[in-house]
Order: sequence, then structure tokens, then C-alpha cells
Amino acid sequence: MKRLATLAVTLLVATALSVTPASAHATLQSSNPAENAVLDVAPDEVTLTFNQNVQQNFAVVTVVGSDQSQWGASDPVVDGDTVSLDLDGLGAAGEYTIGYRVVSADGHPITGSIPFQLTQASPAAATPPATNLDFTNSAEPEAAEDPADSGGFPIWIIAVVVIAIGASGVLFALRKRSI
Ligand SMILES: [Cu+2]
Repeated sequence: MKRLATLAVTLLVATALSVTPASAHATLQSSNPAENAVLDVAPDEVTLTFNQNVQQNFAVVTVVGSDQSQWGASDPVVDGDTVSLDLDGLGAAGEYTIGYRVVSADGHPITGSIPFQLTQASPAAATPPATNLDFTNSAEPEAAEDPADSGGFPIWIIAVVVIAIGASGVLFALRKRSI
């Protein structure tokens, strides 16, 4: 009877030990923004907190808008059980998705996605694209073309003309000499 009990306990312990490693990989505990959060203002960063440390390497975190635009402004930073990603604002109001892939201490990769909503266009991102478009459409091409037109081109033309005249003079002289 005692032996049976010992056997039963041994089996239970063995089962417990064999089950534990399989369920030992990290799981996401919380995130900021939280799943299905509704935000007025874009967060400065995205933070994912796991129930245990995750490996320093191999972490991938993305923040993607409904138009597939990417909003992450850094590589993900792993600090123990948290992984963070800087944001440089977000774009238009709408749905965004945080996607992640980290490797837990036991080597198992963990992936997931966390949707959240932005109710107002992010001011940080709403202004720069507008200014960027202005720059590329008007200021930048003019600034880039002007120096080439006024400075670079005439010098090239003059150089080509001078070389052409010089070359024809030499040819002329050579021809004359050979005749
Ligand atoms: Cu695991």
C-alpha cells in the first residue's frame, strides 16, 4: 500500500514536471495601449509586459495602421519582461494593430496582435506629412533645380564649348600640317 502511494506520488510529480516545461513559455500579461483601447491621443511608445523575462534578441514589434502604414520609430527594446517600441506619433484616426514576436526564456517564440483605436488624427503625424508634401512639391525641387540651372549648367556648357573649340583648332592644325 505504501509502495503504491509512493508510486502514485512519483507519477504525479513526473507528470507535473513534464507538463511544466511545455507551459513555461512567456505569455503576454498586459500592454499599453491595452487591447481594444480607445485613445484620443497617440501614445509616445508601445509597451508589452510578459509574465516572465523574454530574450534580449529576436524581439519584433510593429504598429500598423489600417492602411498598412508602419508607425514604429525605433527597434524594440527588451528590458526583462517588458518590450517597448517608440512611436513618433500616429496617423489618421482609425484602427491600429500592435504586432509582436518575442522569444521566451525557454526558446519558444510567442506572437500576437493587439488592436486599438485612435479617435483623433495624431497631431505629431498630421502636420509633418503635410509639410513634407509641401517641401517635396514646391520648395525642394526648386531649391534642387535652381543651383543646377544657374550655376552648374552654364559652366558645363562653357567648358564643353571651350573644349570643342580647342579640339577643332587642334584638328584643323593637324590637318593643315599633314597637307
Ligand atoms: Cu515554452
